[in-house]
Amino acid sequence: MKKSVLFFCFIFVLFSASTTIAVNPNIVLILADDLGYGDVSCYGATHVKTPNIDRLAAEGIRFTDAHAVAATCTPSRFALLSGIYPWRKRGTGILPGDAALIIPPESVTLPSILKNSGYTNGVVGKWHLGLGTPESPVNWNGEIKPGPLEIGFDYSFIIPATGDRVPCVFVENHRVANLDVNDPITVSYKEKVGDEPTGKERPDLLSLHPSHGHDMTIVNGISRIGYMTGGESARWIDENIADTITAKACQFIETNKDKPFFLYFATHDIHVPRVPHPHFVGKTSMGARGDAIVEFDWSVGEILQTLDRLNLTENTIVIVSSDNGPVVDDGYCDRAIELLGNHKPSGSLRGGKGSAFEAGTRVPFIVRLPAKNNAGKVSDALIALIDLPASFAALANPTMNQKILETAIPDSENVLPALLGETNCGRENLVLSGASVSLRHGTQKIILPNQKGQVISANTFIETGNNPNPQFYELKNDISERSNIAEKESKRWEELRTILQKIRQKKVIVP
Ligand code: NG6
Ligand code: CA
Repeated sequence: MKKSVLFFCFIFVLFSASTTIAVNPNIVLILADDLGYGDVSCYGATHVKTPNIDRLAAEGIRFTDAHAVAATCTPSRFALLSGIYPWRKRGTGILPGDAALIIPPESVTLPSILKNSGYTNGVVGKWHLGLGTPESPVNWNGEIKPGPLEIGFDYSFIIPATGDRVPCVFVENHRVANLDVNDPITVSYKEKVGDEPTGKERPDLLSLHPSHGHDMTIVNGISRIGYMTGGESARWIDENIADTITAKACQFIETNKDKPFFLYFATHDIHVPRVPHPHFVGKTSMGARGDAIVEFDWSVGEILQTLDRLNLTENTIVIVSSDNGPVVDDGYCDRAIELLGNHKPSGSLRGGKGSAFEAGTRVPFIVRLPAKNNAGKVSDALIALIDLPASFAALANPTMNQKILETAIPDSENVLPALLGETNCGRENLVLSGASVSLRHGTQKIILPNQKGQVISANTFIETGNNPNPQFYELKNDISERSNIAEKESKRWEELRTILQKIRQKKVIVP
């Protein structure tokens, strides 16, 4: 960062109203799935109304340059909970539903840091970080561990992987919820198990047809990725997922209202298969994808109302964000493309889910803590979900040993002053992984050359950002990454690449 900018940040911190906050405010992190930068009204959407998310922005800070560090789910969520860039560890790509847990038990994590500071932690919703170990794969009919409870959560009610991957059941703490022991579950990602027909064999049985993949076991009229058999009584009904997990999330708040709590509420919306409850069907002109956004906004509203009702609003930090950028066709024929109209899921950004361009990782990010008087602020600080472990450590346990933190969560930076509205300065550097690796340095961005090919994803039709040549964009005057200045600014490009290399080569212990 330039000296003048640093100086400005310093002055800003000194003179900003630093309202004191009660010790250990509650924390609710609501993480949508695949919600794009342009998908909610307070970020410019006009074809869908999101009054609850907009309320949060009106009462808090809306960040315009906040990122997930990866453009897909598993690596993004791995970074959020572990404070480690996903590319430092093998096996952090999109996981199948029978994968082992990729965050080792007992490691320092976002929830374990808060637990050590006296918080009670709950996770409700999409997990997608694996369960069990490679040596002892999950038995879905027995005790399912290690999982969330072994890395710092006290309560969990999870979708094990994704809505479009088997097993299509909820896991509550160590057990599949509502499982009938006489109808055991078997899961395989290699071969068909049991004798239930697959989507490929019996497309006539489907209520929602795949456009790519997703043609294996049929659950609730929808064929999925992977095979499962059994567990009939435990299988979810897609239309009710939002209701079920929102109720569990609100219940967790209610149960823990008298102590500091951290709730990580990871919705299935707006990931595929998009099957909103009939109550939301037709709420937008955009079909299932638009209606799923309205359903997500409803879930946010239920959480806000619960906090209001329990008088917890004033002393609770609420964050709404997304795990990666948007995608329109992600493998099912739900008419999302046909009905999109003028809606721009990425806003004015280029790319989308999976992409190295900004829309892959730049996501909506709103923080509200009423006690801090930040109503209606907008911040362009560069921050990322990976910064939450270090920032919440600073919030909940400011005397925690910094050396331990630097070793355990090496890529997480304390951006608490930005989250609390005391400064508009965030990080100096941020490494992003989409189809290629990028570095953000202030408003400058480079994308490393990538020989892998595919300029447009064959499945999602999203621009990947792959390019055999160096790319360099100055986002300050080129937010849509249209003007590649790498050749003209080759010296600066090299400097930025050196910064990126240093970060990548940093010696880090990865558990
Ligand atoms: C892709 C799936 C997509 C989605 C994604 C993971 C196909 C053709 N595409 O492989 O539907 O499940 O993985 O999404 O199978 S994420 O948000 O969890 O990263
Ligand atoms: Ca996702």
